[in-house]
Amino acid sequence: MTMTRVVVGAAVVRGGRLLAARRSAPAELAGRWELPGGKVEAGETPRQALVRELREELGVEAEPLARVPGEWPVGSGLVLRVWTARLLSGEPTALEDHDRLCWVTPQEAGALDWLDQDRPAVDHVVRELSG
Ligand code: 9L3
Ligand code: MG
Repeated sequence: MTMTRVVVGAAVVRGGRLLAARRSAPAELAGRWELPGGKVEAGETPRQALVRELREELGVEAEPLARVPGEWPVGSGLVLRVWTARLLSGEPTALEDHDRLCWVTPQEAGALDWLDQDRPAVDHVVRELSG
């Protein structure tokens, strides 16, 4: 039996800008941009995982808002689901797996080299920010 594991990603929005994170690891993903997040662990809901991942990766407290419709395969056995989120406290800092963070306008977001599986969710959020 094959189990599909969920990876959660956060589209953190503030002041009309989206938080983009550039991966520093693993080597094959380094330099590409993503929505911060990671794998849901045993006993966690996806929303709990999102809160934990943003705490670990960025050092912030955040609140998941709405699910972005859809899900996108990440290699084999993983699927990405995305929530919009807002910061409750803290200023995002690249603590793990990222070497750059950037609050991007919708126009700037379009030009970044996102991981393939993040692109549809980024496009969705950018449309919301632009509309
Ligand atoms: N991934 C893709 N898009 C994202 C995230 C957070 C993760 N927005 C991919 C990268 C890895 C896998 O999912 O292949 C697991 O992510 P992580 O635990 O290394 O962040
Ligand atoms: Mg991660």
